[in-house]
Amino acid sequence: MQNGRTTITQFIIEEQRHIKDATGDFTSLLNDIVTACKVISDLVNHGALVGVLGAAGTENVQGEDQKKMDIISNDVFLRSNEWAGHLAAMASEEMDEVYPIPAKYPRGKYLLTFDPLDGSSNIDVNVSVGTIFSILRCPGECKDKPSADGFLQPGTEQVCAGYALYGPSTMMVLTTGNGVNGFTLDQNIGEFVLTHPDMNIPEDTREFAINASNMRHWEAPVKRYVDECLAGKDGARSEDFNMRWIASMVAEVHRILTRGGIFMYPLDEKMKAKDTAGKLRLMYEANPMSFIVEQAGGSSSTGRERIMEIKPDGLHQRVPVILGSKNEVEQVARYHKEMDADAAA
Ligand code: AHM
Ligand code: MG
Repeated sequence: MQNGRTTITQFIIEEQRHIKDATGDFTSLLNDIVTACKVISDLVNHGALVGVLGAAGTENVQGEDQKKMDIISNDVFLRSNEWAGHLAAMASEEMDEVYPIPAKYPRGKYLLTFDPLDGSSNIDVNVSVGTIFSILRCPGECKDKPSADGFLQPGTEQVCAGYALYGPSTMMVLTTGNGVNGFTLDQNIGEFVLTHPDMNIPEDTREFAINASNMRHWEAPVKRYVDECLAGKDGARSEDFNMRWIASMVAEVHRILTRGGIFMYPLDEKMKAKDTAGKLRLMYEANPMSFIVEQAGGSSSTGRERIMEIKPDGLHQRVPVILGSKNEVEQVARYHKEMDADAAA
């Protein structure tokens, strides 16, 4: 307690009591993650003053241009989480291969995946960005020989998932499978304080988020859903819908946790032609966000299956993502089912 307020440290210690086989390791790991996010928050906040904006001039494993802050944030996460003995390995959007904990440090029983700076195309224009992370248990022999295989567990196996949002205020939102809680960084004392207990996504919504520049490539079910939203009161839904697109998944998910909504980065014809299944990555974007959204009473689907039940086949695997208010996600999934049934008939 800090002046009658619950700090994230206190909260995590209490949470750990609900986690099977958790020892002080889990609390300590989460504290190191929190520290990394505070460091990234400070750098993002100072921006041009500390020379961290702009392109790095390099590409990541998926051929995307990296920003300086992508690389710096990745490094902050590695340095913050490698030394304490809680992890066997880490994997991230910015590293081609798994990062086994170096031999000079003890290895622990958890695996950490992360997107160190999601939405980083927004960093130079001073729009919200975030960090997404997911904690898994290290199976069998993975502790001695950490490899990508150890990470390839469905999202249902996650022990914890969370994100930090670097917006007008810095927030941390967490789940360990026992609901979702949000904390705001009090810059004066350097601590995250519980400000959004037990976050809940309304089942219905009148707000959708999708990058409409891809409209001509969408599959029929997505096109149908968005057309019906756009038709408003006069259309099949008999309601006016609002639209938002921030191009920062963390900020979109946070909005949905705050006031409901649906977010879609669906499979489209352009992706199919390139033989990819989506834009967003399963292990460090879709799975952690799905865990959080489901724990807040929402739904998360590819349109054809529950994201958290996908058995991953690669560290950087991409998946379609449709998540948010339960009834809307189910409606989009129903349109997929109908279209697939018609196609098979
Ligand atoms: P990133 O991890 O390289 O930042 O990419 C993920 C981001 C998501 O935050 C966001 O939803 C999406 O990419 C935006 O994509 P687009 O630029 O196609 O609108
Ligand atoms: Mg990302």
